[in-house]
Amino acid sequence: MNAKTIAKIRHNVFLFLEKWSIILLVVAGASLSQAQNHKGFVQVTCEPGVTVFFDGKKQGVSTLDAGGYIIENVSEGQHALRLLKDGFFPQEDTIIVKTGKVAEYRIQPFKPRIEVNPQETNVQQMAVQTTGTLLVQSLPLQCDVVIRELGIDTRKEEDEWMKDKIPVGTYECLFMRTEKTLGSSVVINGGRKAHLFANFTTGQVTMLAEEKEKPPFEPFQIVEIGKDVKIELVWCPPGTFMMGSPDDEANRDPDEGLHRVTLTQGFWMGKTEVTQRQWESVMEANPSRSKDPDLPVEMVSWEECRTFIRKLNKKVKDGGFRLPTEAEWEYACRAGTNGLYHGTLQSVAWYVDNNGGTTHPVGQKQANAWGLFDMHGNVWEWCQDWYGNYPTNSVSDFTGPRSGTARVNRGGSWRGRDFFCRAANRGWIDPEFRGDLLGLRLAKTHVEP
Ligand SMILES: [Ca+2]
Ligand SMILES: [Ca+2]
Repeated sequence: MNAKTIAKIRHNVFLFLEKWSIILLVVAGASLSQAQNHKGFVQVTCEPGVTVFFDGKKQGVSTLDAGGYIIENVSEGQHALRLLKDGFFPQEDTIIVKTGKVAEYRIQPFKPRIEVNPQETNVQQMAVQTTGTLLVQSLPLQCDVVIRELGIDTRKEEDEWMKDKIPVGTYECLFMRTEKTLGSSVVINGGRKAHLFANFTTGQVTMLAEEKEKPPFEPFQIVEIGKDVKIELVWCPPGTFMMGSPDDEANRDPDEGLHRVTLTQGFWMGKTEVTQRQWESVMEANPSRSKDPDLPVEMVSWEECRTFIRKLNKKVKDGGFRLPTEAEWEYACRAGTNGLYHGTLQSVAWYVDNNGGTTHPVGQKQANAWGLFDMHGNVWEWCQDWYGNYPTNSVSDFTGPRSGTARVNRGGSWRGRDFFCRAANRGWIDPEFRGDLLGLRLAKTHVEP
């Protein structure tokens, strides 16, 4: 084929495409004009200063006059809303619009986004604790405390006043004695105790200190499962996080749609992948391809993992072991971070660029902020959930679709490229499948002591 023929073919292809795009435009135009007869409105009711995105397009900023933001000429059907406010987590939801009707959307209170520094474990812990404590002292001693938003109206004759489990946020507080009332706004930070002093002689309310709350139990647990065999677990506190990846994350897949997930219950997570020593002590066999007691077990199907867990729970005193849900897995992996990985991949993971041709003993790379090892790389980890589409709105304690054909696995493996190891990446496969890239990590339900 000579250059002239190629040029001719190119020209013909171009003409063909051009012709078809004109036809497509005509078709699109027709459906657009039809749709114009089916319009409604959306009223977003919110405070001023909220940036409103509608079906991915920026609309504007809410104002006091509008009581929020109004979107006109909206076609009938389901639409996506995204609301942004500086310093707070975004809100996302869907809304159904009907012809000639105003669809009202009332937003939830925005949740503050506490900036996290990956180097500081304490800050990470704080970012995911959803409640704090308020301690009030006064001069003279004894005052009433009123926080309307929380339904608190205490008239107690005690020298000091304390309330724990207050949701993170800013509250208008009143401190009252018969002779005077003092008002002050108080910020409650997660996992912190704010210590306030209401001085009725000067009329000032001051913060004396903000201390870290003492956790109700140690965030580590060791369970003996056999002679010299133990499973170490770390505590993952209840909290809220953005699951999935933003649209601009490199090499993301379309099944990673960003949505807000709240885990209302804290849970325990295996500090490492299940080792061959642990597997063998329960199952009396080791199916792994690379063999060593400290290597993660592999060549185990999802069904076999369930058998392992059933036997393990019979063996230990209080049981409660299970596979993590997919949401728990990603929440634990991120440990308060929201990037591709919880640290630099080289320092936290065995993957294709550093594997040396095999799996590696668990727990050799750097742990994340909550003390979990090898969440990225080494072996993929089975999760409890069926694989399916993510919800598009905010969810609590999501456990995946009711049925399916494949089970989720997470974290990438020793043979995986960097982007397979991303915190948001989802793998899925037949629950009967076995492979030398795929093992498991245990979760454990918390039992109040
Ligand atoms: Ca892993
Ligand atoms: Ca994927």
